[in-house]
Amino acid sequence: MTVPLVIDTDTAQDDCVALLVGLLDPLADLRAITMVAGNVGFDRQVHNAWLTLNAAGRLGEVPVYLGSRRPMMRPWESAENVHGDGAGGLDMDVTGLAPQDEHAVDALVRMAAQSPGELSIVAIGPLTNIAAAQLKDPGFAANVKTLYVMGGSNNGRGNITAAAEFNFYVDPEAAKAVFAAGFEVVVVPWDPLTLRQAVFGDERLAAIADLGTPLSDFFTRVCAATLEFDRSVGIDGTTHPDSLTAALLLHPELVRRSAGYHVDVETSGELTRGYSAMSWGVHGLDANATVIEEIDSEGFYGYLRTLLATPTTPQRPFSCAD
Ligand SMILES: [Ca+2]
Repeated sequence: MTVPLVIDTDTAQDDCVALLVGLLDPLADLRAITMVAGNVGFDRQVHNAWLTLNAAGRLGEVPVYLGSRRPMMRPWESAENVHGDGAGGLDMDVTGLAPQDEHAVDALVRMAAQSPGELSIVAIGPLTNIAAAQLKDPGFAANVKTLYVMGGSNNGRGNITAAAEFNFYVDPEAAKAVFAAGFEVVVVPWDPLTLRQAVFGDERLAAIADLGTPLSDFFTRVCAATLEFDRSVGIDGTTHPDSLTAALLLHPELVRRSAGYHVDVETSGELTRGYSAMSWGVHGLDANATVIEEIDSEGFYGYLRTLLATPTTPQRPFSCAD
């Protein structure tokens, strides 16, 4: 049985790896890629999605829908200081490639309604498109099977500020609305989960580079671009929150521990914009999400390495900026 899914993404770095999970895992039935404003310039994100489809040899096979180009109530803020162009200088000729005419929010609403209770969404950018889809169709949350969200921290540190993880910081109103909407939500947080259990240091990165496949070359080029930044903030390797989120939907056996939490998101704090309040059941609040607390870290790494060993034939030649 394959898993029908859509990946909602602000495509840069590990978003690309998450797309590879959706494109190449035999369990995945990736129905669409929907784009949301986040990491880098919107059009550059679309470009990065084309690069990823090409690396997988799947160009033209999965539709790309353009969604919200800014958060619901605030100006867009990027993470270009972290991600650069989001693809480590990788490029290609995109002549003739075009997104769908339909808006991503309309596509999400339509696809979920076409097969109620079957479609899962992996949301690995700000939650603007998801919140907008729920506004447009109040039945959307019930039509979605499970919503896997990469965002927030579980009573831990943020990344864009001390308090907040980037996706929730960029569009806190959307994140707040999504947790109040009644989705079956699974959360993959930044700290401690990603920071402690989804970091690839030198040894792991070298073993991936040694695979010598087009995908391992792609991975190395796209992900290693952030190594210098990661080290400058005290993380000894590349981080993989987004690909972990996609992998956990398809392989729940990688989850070692999870629990029900009441998750809410700060929208008006003076210092805590986008902070995720994750309450663990002792404050009189009913759980509205499952938060992943521990994974099989070595199993996740082995899974991605095996995925990147998949032989693929990119349809267009890549070029590199340096
Ligand atoms: Ca992302």
